[in-house]
Amino acid sequence: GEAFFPCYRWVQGDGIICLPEGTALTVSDDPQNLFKTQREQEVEARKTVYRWGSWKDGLILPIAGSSRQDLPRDQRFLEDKDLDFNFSLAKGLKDLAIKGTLELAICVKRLEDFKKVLVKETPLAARVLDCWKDDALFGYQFLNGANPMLVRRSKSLPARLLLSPGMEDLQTQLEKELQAGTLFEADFSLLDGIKPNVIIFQQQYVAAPLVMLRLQPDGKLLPMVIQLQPPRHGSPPPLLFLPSDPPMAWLLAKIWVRSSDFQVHQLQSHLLRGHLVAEVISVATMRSLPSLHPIYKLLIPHFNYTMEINTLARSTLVSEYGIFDLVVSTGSGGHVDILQRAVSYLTYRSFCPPDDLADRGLLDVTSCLYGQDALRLWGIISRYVNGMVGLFYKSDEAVTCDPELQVWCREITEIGLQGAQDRGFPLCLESRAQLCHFLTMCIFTCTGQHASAHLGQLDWYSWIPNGPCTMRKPPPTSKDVTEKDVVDSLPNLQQARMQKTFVQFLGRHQPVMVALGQHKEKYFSDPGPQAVLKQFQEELATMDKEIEIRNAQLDLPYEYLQPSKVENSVTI
Ligand code: OYP
Ligand code: FE2
Repeated sequence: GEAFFPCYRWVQGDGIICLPEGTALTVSDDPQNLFKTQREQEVEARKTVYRWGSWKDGLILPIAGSSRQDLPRDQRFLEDKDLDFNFSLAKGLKDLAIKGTLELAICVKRLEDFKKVLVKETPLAARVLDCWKDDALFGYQFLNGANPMLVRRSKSLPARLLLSPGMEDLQTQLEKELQAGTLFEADFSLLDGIKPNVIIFQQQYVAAPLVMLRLQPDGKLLPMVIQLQPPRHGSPPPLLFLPSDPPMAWLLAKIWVRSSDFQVHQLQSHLLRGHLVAEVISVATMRSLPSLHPIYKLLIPHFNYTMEINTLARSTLVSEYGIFDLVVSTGSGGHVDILQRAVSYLTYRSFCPPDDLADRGLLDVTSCLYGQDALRLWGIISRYVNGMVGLFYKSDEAVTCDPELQVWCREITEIGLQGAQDRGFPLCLESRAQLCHFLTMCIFTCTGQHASAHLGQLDWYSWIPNGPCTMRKPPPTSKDVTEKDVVDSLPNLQQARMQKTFVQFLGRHQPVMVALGQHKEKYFSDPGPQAVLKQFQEELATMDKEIEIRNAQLDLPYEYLQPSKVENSVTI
């Protein structure tokens, strides 16, 4: 079989010498071409083991294989992870089955009744239960919740926001905030026209809301207006919901937004931009860099278990008759459309927080703790990468003249990401700075990017009305809304239980985990790279402590980019 680190041999005198496993050499570090053939052979062999697959047209590429058994041995869960994963999933499903039988008699008639399927998992989940109706908590989630990737500062009033006569007050307020630079928007147009699921003969519903928000001087982001659907040609302009509306109408509008955010978060931010992009980087690396290559050694700890968890997701979560088809409003095909649409937003800039936050106007929003922490973590990873690259590439020319590195970059952009050069990804690397930026993006995507989209699930989705996986009634067309209308719109008991089970399973603390930068394997035997890794670990430890201290002083802690909580690779 294949091995992460086969032995590189060479002949000296009449003996054969095996290169120590921790040796890192680029092609130009070997002017006598002692290892040229072995490098080529290793890469050729790996290309036959690590083949690109195809899951759906128009998506970025996965590893070949339709079940975990098809994967290369090196990519399989080891026993501890395998046991923990299977055991906790089995327990979740068993509880689901037992409760499903015992609680057949209970029914959900009031919003309170959702407490019957709630476990107060975390202090933050308990807060959500208490304060979920507050506008402040609704706005807060766009900055620091499960999906901080959507909100942006408005540059103009969105074209879809048609203000009918009689709305002059709102118009004035919006323009005032816009002038002051404190107007923000969360636009779910990605969901517009997505075909909703039909679950056991029952039609489900999807909307594509727009939320306008204002940033207060105290850092609070507050909703000003919600439009649940974009305007349609020939139809009257869609209803606008306001904080001053009857409480149930305003609440239902916010619930619709939360359900839309659940879809966009899970599919675009979590699955596509976290899991699937990490898999592209990992497959491309296995296919194009020999184990002797310093960049292979630098990146390999950030690929652990990614192929297996993603293969599982494709075969049970987003597959035909999978969890999405069973209980999520975008399941049964809509979810694949969303993923395909979201591919066109995979820009290089959006994967690099300094650029992404600048583009979204969030750089100076200090109450966006996600943004602050993402910038800081990006900086730490960037210094780590710069340290390593500086050891192995002494000039820009050393980068341009590394044929393996160039092939690797092209494999990611052109093949794995299916033509991402059109979205600003590099086809070749022309300088050390460009290489460092690209590597920082790779490591951040496999760690911080995924963590920030994964770790919020338990906190924000345990209370079903704050992130319903499906909606069973169409969006309201009048402001005459009762509590019964709201409850009838939310997931039914079975769907709510299923959401609870999977959110618990995915969001639970991972007993088998390696935190960012904490891998025990020594991939480099030289003192140089070891010192750079140690410096990285020290900076991470400092950030970890400072976040701990900051969070202790905050009303709501932000923990999803705390280095000790960020996994070293996408594993769940
Ligand atoms: C893979 O029933 C993953 O066997 C979780 O996916 C669970 C399984 C397999 C096993 C399922 C089974 C991990 C990685 C991922 C991702 C991103 C999307 C997450 C969406 C979660 C949706 C929760 C559904 C609530 C109803
Ligand atoms: Fe995940």
